[in-house]
Amino acid sequence: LHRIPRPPYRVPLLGDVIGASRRTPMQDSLRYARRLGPVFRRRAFGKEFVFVWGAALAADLADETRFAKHVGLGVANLRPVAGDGLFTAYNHEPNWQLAHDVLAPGFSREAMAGYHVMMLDVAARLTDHWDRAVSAGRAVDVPGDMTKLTLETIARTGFGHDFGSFERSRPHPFVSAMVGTLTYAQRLNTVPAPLAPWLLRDASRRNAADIAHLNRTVDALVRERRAAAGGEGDLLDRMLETTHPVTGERLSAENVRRQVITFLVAGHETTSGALSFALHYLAQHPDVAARVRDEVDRVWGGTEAPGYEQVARLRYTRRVLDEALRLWPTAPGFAREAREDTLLGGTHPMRRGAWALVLTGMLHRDPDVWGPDAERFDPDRFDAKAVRSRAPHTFKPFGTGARACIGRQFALHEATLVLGLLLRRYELRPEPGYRLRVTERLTLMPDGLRLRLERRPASG
Ligand code: MNH
Repeated sequence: LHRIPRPPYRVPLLGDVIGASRRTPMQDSLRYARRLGPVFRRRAFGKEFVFVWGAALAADLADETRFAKHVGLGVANLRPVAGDGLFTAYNHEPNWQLAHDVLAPGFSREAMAGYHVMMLDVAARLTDHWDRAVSAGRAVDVPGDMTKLTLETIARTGFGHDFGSFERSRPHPFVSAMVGTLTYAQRLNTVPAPLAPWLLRDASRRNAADIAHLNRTVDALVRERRAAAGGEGDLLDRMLETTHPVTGERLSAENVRRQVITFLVAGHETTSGALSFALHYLAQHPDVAARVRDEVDRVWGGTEAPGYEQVARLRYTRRVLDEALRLWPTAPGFAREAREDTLLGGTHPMRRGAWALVLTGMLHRDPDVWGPDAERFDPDRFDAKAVRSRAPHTFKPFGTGARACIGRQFALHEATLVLGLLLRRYELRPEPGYRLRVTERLTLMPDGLRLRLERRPASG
């Protein structure tokens, strides 16, 4: 450990807090990363954290025979909210495998094709909302509206539920409670654990109220479904009815509650960020936006509603999304622990259970992989030839291995579809002088991003 670089100044008890910001821990770590190199450590409140971003080391951590997901830091802080739900379960908890096996078919090709029509429906509510903004000459609130869109999409496709987000001027209380718990989970990392009950007394009370609100919302949704004796075979039906193909087990009522919260949160928060960053870059790069429009016009032609198959054919649009997720992976890191005593990268000894945080945002900017212009937005980095020539495990917005994102295809399909629909319909104009600011609440989101829109002539 002592050979791993760390910041030079240390405050007794507190650790490396000089120059550190509580509100932007990820962007802060990027600054440390540039100074300290591909593996570094930071100390906080008597605990040492190891960060990794060099491509070779990150690839080594992807070796599933020696490493596994570590439930730590922000993820561990969400245990009171999501318990042994899929995202926050420890590797050894039996409910992980059970829920994974029961829910994986909910993300198969056939299942996705079924969600497609509902995704179109929700997207039409967004374009109605944006059409009204155009008529009124109003700018649109991109992160706010993307959050409405993605929440309604996961609620509808997963749970047959309608939060009515587009009919509200303020965020749905479920969203406010969720943002509250995410922000609180991030803040818990910025105070010494034993002092948290005192230092965050008011915040922790609010957090308890937020969790209670999430539980109530979800319990009502499940009650409704049980009363209706089943839906259309969505995620909730699977959670309630499916028995494990081998063991015959079912998810308990308590675990279903955890899974519903997990999917409602994980299923929309990061996708809305990804769409928001992509729209920011499209507004800033009219040449890229023009190429997306050409592709959409060519592939979708005059069809009012594109079919399921027509979404994956938007290759360039998908690259725009990949490139936005490269620069701002909206889940900015993931933690890996050693399964046995091992050497990381052949040099750094790790004991069984020791862990390191992969800083995805910096891995995605490693100049050895992405070149000296790594900070520049350029979707052509993801054309087939460029992808083939890059080392494996250098692009990891969805994590890695058995615990990687189960919703990856869902998110990419939804986001590509929506970008296609929006660019076909609108010209995007940035607000003069807007410079990208990124807020963090475990996940990343552009702050205060507003766009002015114009309807394109003769668009679908
Ligand atoms: Mn998602 C796990 C990123 C969309 C549901 N997701 C992960 C992980 C990352 C991630 C990274 C791994 C975290 C870790 O190793 O600790 N997820 C994303 C991003 C998007 C995303 C960047 C959108 C863009 N995720 C979605 C969607 C859903 C979803 C959409 C559901 C519909 N994700 C999950 C679940 C897990 C997960 C559930 C936990 C999987 C597991 O551990 O088995």
